Amino acid sequence: MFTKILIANRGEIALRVLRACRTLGVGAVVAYSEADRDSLAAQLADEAICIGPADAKHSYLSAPAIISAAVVTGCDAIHPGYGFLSEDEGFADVVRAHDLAFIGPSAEVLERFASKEATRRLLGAQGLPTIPGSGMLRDEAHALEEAESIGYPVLIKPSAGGGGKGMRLVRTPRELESAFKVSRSEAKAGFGDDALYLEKYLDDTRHVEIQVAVDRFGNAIHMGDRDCSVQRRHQKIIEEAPSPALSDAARQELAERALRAVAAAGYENLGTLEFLVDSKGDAYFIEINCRVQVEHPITELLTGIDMVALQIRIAAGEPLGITQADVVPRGHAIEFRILAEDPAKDFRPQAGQVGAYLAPGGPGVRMDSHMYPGYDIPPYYDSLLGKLCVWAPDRNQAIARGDAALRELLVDGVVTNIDLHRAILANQVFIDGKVTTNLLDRVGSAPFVAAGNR
Ligand code: MV4
Repeated sequence: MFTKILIANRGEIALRVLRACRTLGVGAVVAYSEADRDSLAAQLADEAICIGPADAKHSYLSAPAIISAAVVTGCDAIHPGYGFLSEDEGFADVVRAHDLAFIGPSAEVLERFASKEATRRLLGAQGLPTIPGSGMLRDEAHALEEAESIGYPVLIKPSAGGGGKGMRLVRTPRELESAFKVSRSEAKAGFGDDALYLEKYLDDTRHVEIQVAVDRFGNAIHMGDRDCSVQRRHQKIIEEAPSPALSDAARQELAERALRAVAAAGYENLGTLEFLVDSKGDAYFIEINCRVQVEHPITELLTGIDMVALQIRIAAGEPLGITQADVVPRGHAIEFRILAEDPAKDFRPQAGQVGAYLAPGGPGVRMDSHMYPGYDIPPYYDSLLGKLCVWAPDRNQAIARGDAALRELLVDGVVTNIDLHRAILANQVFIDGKVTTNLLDRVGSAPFVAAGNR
């Protein structure tokens, strides 16, 4: 095992990784930007070190700053959390070149799965169903040709991106040229890579993902599925497990196929395979995430596995230590992302100071948050204030427990989406487990805001 880990992230995930370090008895150093000097993780850590200014480009995204911090504090590993450098193969390679361990897949594995278009082909060849689509597009004329053979509507997707950024829906050949140009420039600006491909657009799908873990000895387990269909502008808002869209037989088959495919493709460490599930219940692979995900706690609630500790142990070269038979998901869990944004004002992010803060409690309630009374929310990063997760024996009880916990949760001083969560829980489409692409974007938030204010 490592002796000391540098946590190169912020917010709630820095705290989550710190807790895993404590569980494992490993030292931890929190790397923080000037804007996060007073962060809870920095205050609770054994050691903390400033890695640069608020601008993430010069702190959480700066490989030299992070590696220097790891070296001067005597760390032997770096945990990148999610976002920032967590899936950057160049960073993973530089970390290794400095005799430090990168807690995640190797640089080679990250490289193999860096292109969504190549990953589609790779995992398609390993037996995963994919959506009819194209290879990499050379130009507009090539895109037209491919769209013609796929059949409209099609979705233009950036190969370097993830999470739907830069995607463009194209319903007719007439729309294609301009959509292609916009997508290309968004991809270039957003990911520094303008490679695009096409997929047939599937309407009314659900977003279901399979969690896997693979060690260096070829041991591999899946930890079941999560449903992330409640999104807004490709931001997940509520996640639950297991997915209401799959029968138990279908979920087991999907998880087993996903695990076989990634293991055969040489994947290692924690990973998530994302699928779209259509109204018939058929699942199609869309992308893979080579990191720990925001929504991992609902899988922890179902399985009792400390996934971050597992991830660290795998990176330290330890065997999984458990087999598939030891993974027995029980009950139902829901995660609510508590965001500092105002649903009534086009979800504008809210900076400012948290006043009173009271976390809910009781059986089956878990709050992962870096908030504290008096915490100043820096305006430079995402608006995630924390994650409220609830567990119960079945879905209806989990919804009831979620509502009760949301009522208990108090965050003063800044506007949050807590009431929006309660309104979604009371929505019949959600109660029926039927949310598809995409409840919030299609109907807007107005009905929910109104309901939440009653
Ligand atoms: C799609 C799709 C329809 N057809 N791909 C990709 C990234 C993820 N954030 C959403 N993505 C989608 N990819 C094809 N070929 C629709 C979505 C989508 C979506 C899917 C499930 C649930 C909510 C969604 C919200 C927006 C877009």
